[in-house]
Amino acid sequence: MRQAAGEITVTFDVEGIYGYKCAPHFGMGMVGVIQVGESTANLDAAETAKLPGKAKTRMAELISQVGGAGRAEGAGSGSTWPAD
Ligand SMILES: [Cu+2]
Repeated sequence: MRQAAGEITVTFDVEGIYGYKCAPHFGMGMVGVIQVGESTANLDAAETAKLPGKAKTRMAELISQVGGAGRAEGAGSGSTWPAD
């Protein structure tokens, strides 16, 4: 799946949170997150995934955005989310 340029197609059959990375710029924090459906069942695993420095920081920011709403809803209260 490594290409210098171009398009790829990926089909997700299972709901959850998926991380992806740009292989050559992973260490510089070039990562992204795709949330499939509403499930946040694998949120803890996504948060604790081992990543290098800047990628870890960036991934934490992204995961807090995609997973936060569902998690806050599930918890019912005690959201640490800033209001929009
Ligand atoms: Cu890159």
